[in-house]
Amino acid sequence: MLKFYYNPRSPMARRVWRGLLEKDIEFEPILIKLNGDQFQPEYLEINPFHHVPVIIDDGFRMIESIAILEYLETKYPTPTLLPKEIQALATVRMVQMVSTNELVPKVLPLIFENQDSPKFIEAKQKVDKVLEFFADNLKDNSYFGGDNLSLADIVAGTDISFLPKLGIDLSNYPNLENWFERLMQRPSWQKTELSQEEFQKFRRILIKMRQRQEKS
Ligand SMILES: N[C@@H](CCC(=O)N[C@@H](CS)C(=O)NCC(=O)O)C(=O)O
Repeated sequence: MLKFYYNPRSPMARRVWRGLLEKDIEFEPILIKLNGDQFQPEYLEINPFHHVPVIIDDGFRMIESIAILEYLETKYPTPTLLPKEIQALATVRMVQMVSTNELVPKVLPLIFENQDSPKFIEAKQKVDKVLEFFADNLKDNSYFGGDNLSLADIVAGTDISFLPKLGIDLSNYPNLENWFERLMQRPSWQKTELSQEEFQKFRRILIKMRQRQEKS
């Protein structure tokens, strides 16, 4: 059976977790506690970069959430999480990249900085730019690929889910807000979404990890 190394607090692991649930793939979850398990020699053999998620499927090891989602889509094509139409497919790929490269790095200052600090205000402006871009690309579709859930929805929807927990709502972008509500109602989201309390715990862990990195 496919092995899934994860931590429920990790957004990158939740991307893959949601992909597994949406595709109804049977898997064995293996919890990696991010206060040290990831540095154990046996885990470093599986992922030398000490990150979750990892999957091992039929003896084949994969790291990197987006690459894993692509692999799952190819190996377990039903239900598909990629549209066929060329522009819809291109939009899905683009949104995954924008979420990873533009949104995620801007979310980190929102987690670490005080709400009135210049870094927080700058990051919030950049996040707004990404939200506007997403809203323009979503148009009046149910999902980024059209009528059906896609990998872009899993990736961007997971990355965005931090924002309401940080007090940033999506109400300036009604289509995006409705899309997010739609995602939150899916069983795969209900099962895996962090509560506000769990999110605050995760936030404290991230802050400690950063302080440790700064000292070393
Ligand atoms: N690019 C990787 C990033 C994975 C990643 O950063 N995982 C974090 C949790 S979200 C982690 O495992 N951190 C533990 C550490 O760095 O020691 C992916 O998309 O899978």
